[in-house]
Parts: sequence; C-alpha cells; structure tokens
Amino acid sequence: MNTPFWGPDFDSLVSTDPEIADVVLGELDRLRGGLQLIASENLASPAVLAALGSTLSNKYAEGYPGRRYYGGCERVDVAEEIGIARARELFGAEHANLQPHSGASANLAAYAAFCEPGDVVLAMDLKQGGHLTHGSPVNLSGRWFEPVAYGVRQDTELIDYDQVRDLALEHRPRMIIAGATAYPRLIDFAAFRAVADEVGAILVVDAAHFIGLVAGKVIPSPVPFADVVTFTTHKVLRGPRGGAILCRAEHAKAIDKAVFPFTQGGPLMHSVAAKAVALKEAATTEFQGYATQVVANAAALARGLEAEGMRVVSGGTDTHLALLDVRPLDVTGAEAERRCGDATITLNKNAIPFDPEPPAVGSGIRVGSPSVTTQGMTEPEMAEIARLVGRAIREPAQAGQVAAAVGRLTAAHPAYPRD
Ligand code: DSN
Repeated sequence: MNTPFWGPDFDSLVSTDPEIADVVLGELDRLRGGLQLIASENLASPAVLAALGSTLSNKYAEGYPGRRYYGGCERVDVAEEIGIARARELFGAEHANLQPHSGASANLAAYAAFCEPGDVVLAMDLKQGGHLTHGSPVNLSGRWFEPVAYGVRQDTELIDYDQVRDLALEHRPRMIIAGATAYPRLIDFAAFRAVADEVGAILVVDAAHFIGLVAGKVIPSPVPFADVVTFTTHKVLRGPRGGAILCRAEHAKAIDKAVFPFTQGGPLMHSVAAKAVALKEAATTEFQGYATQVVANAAALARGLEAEGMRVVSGGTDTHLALLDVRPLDVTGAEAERRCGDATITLNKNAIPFDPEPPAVGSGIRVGSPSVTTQGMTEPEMAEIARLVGRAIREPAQAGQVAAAVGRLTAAHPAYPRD
C-alpha cells in the first residue's frame, strides 16, 4: 500500500543531526545485541512507534475530546475517543483517562483528586517493593502527604495483610495504594477493598507493572475492586512510554480535572494515539498468548536462577518478574548488575525485603520476561538465560564468552528483526 505518511524519516535525522542519529542507531543495536531483562521494559511494536513518531506531536489539545482550548483538534479528538473506548472495553472500566504523561503523573493525579496536603496515605514501603510515588520522603508524595508504610512478612515475603488492616485502623488513611514495582506475587485486591471500606478510604491500585497481564487475562483484574487504577502503558502492555487511569464513573470528573488542568497542561497527542494502538493490540488473542508466555517465562527464569544458587524472594513468581537474593553467590545486587551488564545482559539491582544494604547497592536483582517474550523466547531459552546470568555473576572473567552466547540467542530471536 502506498501510504501517504509523513512519518519517521530516518535519513532526515541522519543528515540534520548525525550525533543524535548515532545515539538512536546505537540504542537499536544495544536492544538487538543483548538481553533485556528489566521487568518494567518492553519492545513496542512498529505500529506503536509509527504513531509516536507522527505529526500528532505538533498539536496542542488542552482539555478533552469535544471540549478543547484550541481549534484544529477534530482529528486528535478521534484518536483520544478511540483510545478511551478501547481502554474501557478491554478493562471493563467505567471511565478512562489516557492523558497522564507517565505512571508518576497518573499517581500524582490520584493524589490530587482525593487528598489535601497532610492527608494520610497508606502504601507499600519502597524498600519492600513499593514505588517512589507511594510516599518516599524524596518524592512529593512523601513530602506533601503523611505516608504510612506497610510491607511484607519476614517469614513469607508476602504482603502482610494483617499489618495493612492494623495500620489502616490506627491511622485512618484518606487513601490506600495497592501495587508495587518489585513484588512478584498476586495482590489480594479484595483484601485491600475490605480494609478501605472498613476505614472509609479511597482504594487506588497502581497496576503499572502488571496491567498488561490483566489485559492478557492471565491474572485477576483490580478494576472491580478499586476506586481508581493507575498504570503505565509501556511495561507488559507494550505500548508507548506513558501513563493512564481507569476509575469508577463517580470519580471521573475528579480524575479528569486532576490530570488537566490541575497537574498537567497539553496532552501528548502522539502518545495518546500510540496508547490507542497498543490497547488495540492488547485486545487480541495473540496478546493473550503473549501474556500467558510472559508468566510462564518468568517462572522458568526464577527456577533457573534458583538452580544457579540464587534465592527466589517469596519462593516464586505469579507475574512477569522475579526478585532474587544474590548473597548466596557472594555478591551485592549492584555488583551482579555490573557483571551481567559486562556480558550484555541488562537487569537491575534491587533491594530485597529487610535488605541490610543501602538501596544503591542492594542484595538482590530483579528480572523480568516481557522483552525476551516479545522476541519469541520460551522456557528453553529462559533456562539458557538463567545459566548465562549465573555464569556472568560467578565468572566475571568469562563475560566475553557469555556475551557470545547471548549473541547466539538474540540472533535466533532478534529484537526488531531486520525483515
Ligand atoms: N521505574 C519503574 C520500574 O522499573 O519498576 C517503576 O517506575
């Protein structure tokens, strides 16, 4: 088809700005040449990238479809309306807002919609798997609100639901946040709903990490339980970098106003359109197969890393990620990350529950299966990746040989294949 698209024209970037063109090509080479095991990353499709690299980036569209502060929004209105309809349909939500620029922006809007400065917010401790925006003292959420943190039980490394209830009864939070960035197990949304109801709190589920698994229908949805669900669109969901919010109809006005005009200005319409594309892709049976394989691969990766001598935090995973205690290999998380990086395996150091090391060092690593699953890898490759991670950590002098083995894997399962 001869599409009249004025799209990503790489030659013009090469001639206008060879330095940045070099960065873009170098990053593509990095993605193609190594293993991406960062649990929060993925490889967006060419269709998503085409929408992102489009002239929709030029448009100011403050407001919402049909009620904008600028003329000329008739085309971008359609993109946003389609995206909202797809989000509502896919997740069975009464209302959706696709304008948050990021997960942090989506969470900020949730605070803005329901809390006043000084209000108590109960959320998961960053050191035990929570997120920066869930009340960390270095983030606005911890400075302008009164955070109370719950965590995991020391014996099981699972969320301590008794502690959640006890803290809620003691501190009477205005808002409770369920959700995490380094928690490998399913979250009991019904338990959080019961606590929120008992103390009259708003329940926000930050589903950034696992919303793609919900879209793929492999794990339970938080939507029936939460007042508000915030998420990012670029993790398992495999869309553009960005955020989104689902909520009950009764909160729609408050959420929309909190996003715009309270915390954001003009939406990024190229990104909103790309979110719509990703939501269409995520509604397919192919995506359900992908999500199923993501979970199977994470489990296989965790088993393989355990066989390499690492301790699997909480004993396993139900999702796309696993958290490994690397102390049995006599390294810190930071050193394990560095050694894997030298062998072209990209993963991140991570604090484990009750970690004696500071966060910049950590005793663990976090691994995720979204990207390698997008590349078509399955359980046998996960077993091989686990062996390579183990070897990279134990034998840093062998980094070159490990990188060569990684090269063979990625050649068989390329990221962004050339044809
Ligand atoms: N930085 C993301 C992650 O890696 O989990 C969360 O914002």
